[in-house]
Amino acid sequence: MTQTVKIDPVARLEGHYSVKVEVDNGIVVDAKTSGTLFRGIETIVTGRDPRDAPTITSSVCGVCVSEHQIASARALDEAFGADPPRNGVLIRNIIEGATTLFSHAAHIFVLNGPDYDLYGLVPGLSKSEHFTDDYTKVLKNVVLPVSRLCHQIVALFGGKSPHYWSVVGGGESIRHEDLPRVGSLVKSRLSSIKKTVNEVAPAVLDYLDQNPQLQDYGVGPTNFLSYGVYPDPVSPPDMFLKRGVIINGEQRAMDPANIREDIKHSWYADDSGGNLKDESLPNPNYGKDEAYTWLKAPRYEGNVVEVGPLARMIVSGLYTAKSNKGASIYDRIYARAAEMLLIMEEMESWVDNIVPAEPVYTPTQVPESGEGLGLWGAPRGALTHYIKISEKKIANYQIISPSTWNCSPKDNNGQMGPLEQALIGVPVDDPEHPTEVGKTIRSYDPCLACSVHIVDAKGKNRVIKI
Ligand code: NFE
Repeated sequence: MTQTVKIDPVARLEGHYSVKVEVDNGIVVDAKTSGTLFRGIETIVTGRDPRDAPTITSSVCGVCVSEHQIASARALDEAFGADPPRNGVLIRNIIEGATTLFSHAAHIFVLNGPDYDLYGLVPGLSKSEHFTDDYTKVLKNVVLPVSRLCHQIVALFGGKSPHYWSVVGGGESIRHEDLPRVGSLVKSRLSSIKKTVNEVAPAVLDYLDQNPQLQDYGVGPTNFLSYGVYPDPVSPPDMFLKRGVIINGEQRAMDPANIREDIKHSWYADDSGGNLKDESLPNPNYGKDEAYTWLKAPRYEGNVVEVGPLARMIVSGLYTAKSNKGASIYDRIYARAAEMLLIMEEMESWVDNIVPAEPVYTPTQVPESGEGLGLWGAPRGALTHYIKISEKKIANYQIISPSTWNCSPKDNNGQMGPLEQALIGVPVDDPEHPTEVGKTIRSYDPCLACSVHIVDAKGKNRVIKI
């Protein structure tokens, strides 16, 4: 007999997400996932000076703040025709590295950790009798120190963190004379972070190796998309983590012209979908027939693709999925922890390569009209910002966040989103406690805050029951 299991809201992720699965003989046979808030940030920036976009759009989320700022600034780089000089590229890389490290640490231990009891693993921290004691120890000794130090790195370059101030179209805006002092302060923080990451990340990888059963379920579409991240300061099109797509096992170059957003199953009017550059501002149509979410359904050449650390690592040739069924929850967690170690190795050299005598930005002017696409790699995957300028003002703005890709609904052709696909086949032994469903959802580290948002333009508070 088929039984419906609904989790609403799903705990231990960012934002508001509701998941409904149909279980038959202890196995998930159908799934529908819903982002339960509307996002209007694109509408807020429209009509403003384009230079306001990085600051305003970064308020889309409280986690991947700097990522939205950098993706927005990259859209301005292109619209203004101003490539950042190498110091600007390096500073953005360091800020991205720091924000990815704290985001991954928080996810692995705070959001994901209770699913696996990862708390007794950390070297030097003894296992206690009580789960909450272990949790507190890991928070105090790992997550909070790493998070504090990473935020300090962002603030050293950007004046504050989160929502740092110094990113601009054309680069970054720190004073030259501060660079040597800032560089040495950043390096001292990096060495403390490195000590912790180098102890903790291998412990997570060992745990996974001892639990190969985690390879058995949570298999997504096994198509992957990465925009690439950490550009080479001398040759920015070359990136440390590569750009590309893998469809049906075949790797190809990524062409943003192939990205389309479907909205048949999303609460938007028809003009809110289509090719990124042709979409209108989000035009809500709550209650639309067949729709069940505020997320749109981005697709690459019509294909369902997964984004995130696993996609970046596979596209970069740095990881091969270990599950023989495809890419499982095991692989997603493994790639996230392994990516921390890789980034850690690069960050010191980015600081060392800053040349204080050289510029940090390329001077810019707002053009009368133009457009720019900012593609970036946020902790949770491929992040898109698109800006269209007319009469020196923002005429259109579009964002596709990583979790919009991963948590998307069915598309116009009826293909389920990546996370919906990953839920099919998941075992549910006890419908009252669908633990494996939760593990599968959280393996994507969803952030529904980025993917949807709500604002009342009249400034009224609203109470929303979920
Ligand atoms: Ni709101 Fe985000 C990341 C971005 S996910 S946390 O990583 O960009 O949609």
